[in-house]
Amino acid sequence: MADRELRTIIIGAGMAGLLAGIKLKERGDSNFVIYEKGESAGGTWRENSYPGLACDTPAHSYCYSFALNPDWSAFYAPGPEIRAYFESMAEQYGLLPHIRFNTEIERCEWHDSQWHIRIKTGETDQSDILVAASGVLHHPSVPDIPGLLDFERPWFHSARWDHSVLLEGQRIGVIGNGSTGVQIVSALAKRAGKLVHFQRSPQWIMPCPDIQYSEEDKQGFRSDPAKIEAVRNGPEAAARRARFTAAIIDMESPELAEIQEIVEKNLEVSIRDPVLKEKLRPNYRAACKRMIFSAHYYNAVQEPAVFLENKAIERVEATGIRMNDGTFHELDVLAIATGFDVGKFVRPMQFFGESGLELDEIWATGPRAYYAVTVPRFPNLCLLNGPTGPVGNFSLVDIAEKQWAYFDQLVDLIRSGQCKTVAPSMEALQAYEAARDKDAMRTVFASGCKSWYLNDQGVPQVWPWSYDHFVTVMSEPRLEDYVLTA
Ligand code: NA7
Repeated sequence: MADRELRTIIIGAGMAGLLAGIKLKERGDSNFVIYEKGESAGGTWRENSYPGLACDTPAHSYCYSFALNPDWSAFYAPGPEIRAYFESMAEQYGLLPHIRFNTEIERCEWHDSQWHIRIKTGETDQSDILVAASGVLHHPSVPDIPGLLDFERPWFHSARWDHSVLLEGQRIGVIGNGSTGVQIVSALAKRAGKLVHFQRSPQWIMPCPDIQYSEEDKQGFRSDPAKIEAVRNGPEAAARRARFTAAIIDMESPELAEIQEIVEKNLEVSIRDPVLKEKLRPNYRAACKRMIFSAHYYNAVQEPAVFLENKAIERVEATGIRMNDGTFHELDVLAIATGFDVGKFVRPMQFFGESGLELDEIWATGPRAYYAVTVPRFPNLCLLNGPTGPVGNFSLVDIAEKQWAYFDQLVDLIRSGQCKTVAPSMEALQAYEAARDKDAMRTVFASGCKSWYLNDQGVPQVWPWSYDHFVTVMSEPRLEDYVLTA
C-alpha cells in the first residue's frame, strides 16, 4: 500500500523549523509550509545582532550533521556567520518557496482530524501534522526597574540592538551578565569611552580557547571531513560532553568538582585586583546557572574604561542610573541584557487540542511535553526544542535532529496507515514528569542559585539525565506510551 500523503505545517524558520523542512524534502515530501513571523530565516540568529554575539557551542557541532561547514572562521562562530549558514541552508535545500515570511500564526486548533491554524491576518490553513519550532528564547524580558522608561537616551534590549546608535567613545551601560551581557562587555570594553557593567549576581566564567581558523585550517576541513568529525565527536569532544553531562546531572560528582576547580582558578589567575576579584566571585556552585564560556571577559572588566557595578540599582533617571548608595552613572546608551521570558515557548499562540482542550490547561503548572517532544491530547503535534529538553551547553542543533528523527517515526505510523492520529497518553506524560522532577532536584541547577532553568517552585525545567540517555530514548518511541487512533 502506498504511503498516505500528509500535509505538514511548520511554525518558525529558525534552525529547527528549517531542519524539519529539509528532512521532509529529503524523504520526497514537498507538501509542507513553514510560517515565519519575521522577514527572514535564522530565528535567534536573526533576532540577536548585538556586538560580540557568538555561539558558545563549538561551531562544527552547531550545524546540521548532514551539512557540515568547513568555512567557520573560528572554533566559536560569530553570530552573523551562523545566521548566514542557516539562511544558506534554506536556499540550498530549496525551502524558500515553502516559507511564508512576515506571517504570524495566532491560533492552532485540532478538530476533524486536522490542525486548523489561523494567521494574524485572518487567513487560515490546515494540515495533518503540526511542528512547533518557534524557539525558546525569543520573548525579551525587560526588567521592571523603576524609571527605565524615563531614560531619555537610546536604550534597548540586547535582542533588539539599535545599530544606528553610536558606541565609539560613548558612556555605555550594560545591565545583566548572562552569556549575552558577558559577550557585549567583552566586545565593547575597548570601544567605549566608559562602560559600566551592572551585575546583580556574579557569574562563574569557564575559560575557553579563542581559536580563529586560518585559510589553511579551512582547507584542511574541506579536504578531509574527518577533521570536522574529530572536532564534533572526537575523543576530546566526547570527553568534554561526558564530563559536562556527569557534572550537571549530579551536583556531588567529581566532574563538577573539577569544573569548580577550573573556574575558581580562572578567577584567581585572571583578576589582579583583590577587590574586583571578590566582586566577581559567585557564592553558588559552578554550572548552577548556565555555564558562561569566555576567553575575554576577565580581560574586559580590567580595561581602564570598564567599571563593574555590583550595588543594587535604585532607579533609572533621565541621563543615567542611580545606585542604592546614591552613586550615579551618567550614560549615553543603555543595553538591557536581561534575558528572555522562557516560560512562554509557543505562547502567545493559542493551542487547542482534542475537545477544545487548551494547551494552557495542560501547562497550568508550567510548559511540559512527553520527553520534551509530544503532548497528550494534542495529536500529531511535535515540539522541537520544547520544554524540558536538554539545554545547558549542548548543541541544540543536534538535539533538534534527534527529536525530529523520533517524531518522524511516529508520523511513519500515520503515513503507513497504521493510525490517523498519534499522541502520548496523559499517564505517560505524568510518569515522565514525576521522574524528571525528582531527578531534576539532583542536578547542579538545583544547587542553590536563581536561573532561567527553574520554575516557580525552584525545580529545574530541563533534561536531568545524561546525553546518552537522551540519544537512547530518542532512537525509538515507546509505542506503549502512545495513544493511536484509526
Ligand atoms: P540570562 O542568562 O537569563 O541572563 C540575564 C541576566 O540579566 C542575568 O545576569 C540577570 O541577573 C540579569 N537580570 C535580570 N533581571 C535583572 C534586573 N531586574 N536587574 C539587574 N539584572 C537583571 O540571559 P542571556 O541573554 O544572557 O542569555 C540567555 C541565553 O541565551 C543563554 O543562556 C544562552 O542559552 C543563550 P541574575 O543572574 O538573575 O541576578
